[in-house]
Amino acid sequence: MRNAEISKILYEIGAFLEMQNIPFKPRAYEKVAEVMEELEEEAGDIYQRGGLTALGKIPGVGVSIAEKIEELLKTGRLKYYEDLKKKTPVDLSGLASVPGLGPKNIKKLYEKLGIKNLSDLEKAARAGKIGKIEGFGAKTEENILAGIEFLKTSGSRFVLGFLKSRVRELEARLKKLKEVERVNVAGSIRRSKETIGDVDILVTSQKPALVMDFFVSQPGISRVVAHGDTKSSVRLENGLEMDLRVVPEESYGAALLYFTGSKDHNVALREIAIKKGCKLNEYGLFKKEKNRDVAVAGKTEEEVYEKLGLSYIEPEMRENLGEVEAAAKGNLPDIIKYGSLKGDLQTQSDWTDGANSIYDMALKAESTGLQYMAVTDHTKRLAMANGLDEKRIVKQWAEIDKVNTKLRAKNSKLKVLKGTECDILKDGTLDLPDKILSKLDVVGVSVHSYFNLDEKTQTNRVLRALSNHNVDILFHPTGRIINKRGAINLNMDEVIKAAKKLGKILEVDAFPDRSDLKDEYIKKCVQVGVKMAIDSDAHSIQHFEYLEYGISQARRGWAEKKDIINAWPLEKMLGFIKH
Ligand code: DGT
Ligand code: CA
Ligand code: CA
Ligand code: ZN
Repeated sequence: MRNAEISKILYEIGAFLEMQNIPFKPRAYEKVAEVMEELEEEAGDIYQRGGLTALGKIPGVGVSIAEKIEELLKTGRLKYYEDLKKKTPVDLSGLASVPGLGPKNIKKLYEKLGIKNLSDLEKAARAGKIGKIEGFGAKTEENILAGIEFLKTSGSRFVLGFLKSRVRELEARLKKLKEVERVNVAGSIRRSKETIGDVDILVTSQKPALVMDFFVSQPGISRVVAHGDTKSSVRLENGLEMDLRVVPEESYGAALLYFTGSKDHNVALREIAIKKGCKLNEYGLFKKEKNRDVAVAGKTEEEVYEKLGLSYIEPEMRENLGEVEAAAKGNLPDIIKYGSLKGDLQTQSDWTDGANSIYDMALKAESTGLQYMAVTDHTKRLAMANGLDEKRIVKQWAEIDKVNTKLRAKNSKLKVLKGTECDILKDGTLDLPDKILSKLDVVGVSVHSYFNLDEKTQTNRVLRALSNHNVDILFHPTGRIINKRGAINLNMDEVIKAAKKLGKILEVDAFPDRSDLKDEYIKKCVQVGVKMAIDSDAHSIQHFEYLEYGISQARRGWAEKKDIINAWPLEKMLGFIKH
């Protein structure tokens, strides 16, 4: 039996025990399940090597859990687990995957309504039966339906940051073809959305047939969906679809504008064209005269916007969420530019679950163009990540001092800051004492456990953490992982209000499947004046490149340089967080 399966069973045991209100034990199982998930060596190999004793050395595993793992490894079954399952025969992992639905509520739903799986749950919620159960209410029912919807749609879209390099490679290959003049990736990729449905590419060419032949015969294609003169579509082995269109040179700008979208943005532009007695489509902007249309603009996007009486709108803002009106009035924000970050305030090193040393991370940060980098390793509650306790973090400071000395000796401009990604415990207290936190340059805090608390409890937990005067930044505030896990139940309006009042920073975690804060929350922060930090959350030197997606995210949230503290010089940034 593989670690992943063992981990799943241990999680379920924890949840079954929680249903029965048994104290402490559920958390013990949950912890071991987390450890098993991350373990590099297979438990089977550990057992082969050193038997029960070796299993007992896995962090968090005591005699009783070791014996259970042994039984699973030997027989593929576990009587203790099967007995628990008999008492509450539900599809636990299915039901628990609904954001916000915890074991106790799963048990209640089973007992009151006989709900055993996701389809039972959806039926009951749609029929309004859940809201009537004591302790649930209409709001919970709504959350459950939204959670089910999330599960249905997640996984069908691709996380942009994880395939952008692939798209760029293709773009470069097309550019190299002598038959190709211009190339642009349009659609949701050009708008830098966090996830994308497909890839839309535009080119100009005098010999379209040759370009199409090249496009449909690339490596890694599982199916050619269409192969025409002006449009071809292919499906890659990973399921991603790509469309290539050849468009005329004279209408390239209009085509780029059209195929960049969003559809809603296009609709808003077309309405403006109509009001001006014009017509806008993918071929250009035309003035309607007696019996013919006269081309007014089309070669570039800039020209089309100008003729519509609008200032140029950056692709990341084209969602018809107020940008068209702002462009008409000439008061679009000056959104933060790519490459403008001076520091990174969340990185992990090999002191915990990062892959590289602090020194190597620092060198890479410098070559990325940064001037400062905070080392923010996890804290002790995250045992599987070898989180730092009070003793080890103090040792780490000595190491950081050494690294800074070494960097100065080679005339490096990079400064390494002492930081933490301190766990927010269940009650909102922190995993490190104030006497440690008060000595750090950058204190980030984050939720890595109890994702399913109800909104009030979860919000109060986070607010309590933020109210600690040593805390600077709330890392990946909503905890979502795209296609894997929904956001925790947070009242974001309250969190933003508290951040404003207390002068705390909310993070835009740039790790592609986090992208957390998302754009709508960034926009709210900008509106009320809450400052943000765009961090890579790098766990290796390769991850600094993710900062780009954090900037995209901030641009889609209309953030300017003044809103992003790590776009500022070091002294100004530190002065702000330690006011
Ligand atoms: P995606 O692929 O789901 O991530 O999102 P998009 O925005 O890339 O959408 P897609 O690939 O269906 O179409 C690319 C662009 O083409 C879209 O952003 C706007 C434009 N477009 C597509 N269909 C329509 C339409 O029916 N009306 C208008 N006005 N524009 C459209
Ligand atoms: Ca698309
Ligand atoms: Ca498309
Ligand atoms: Zn974290």
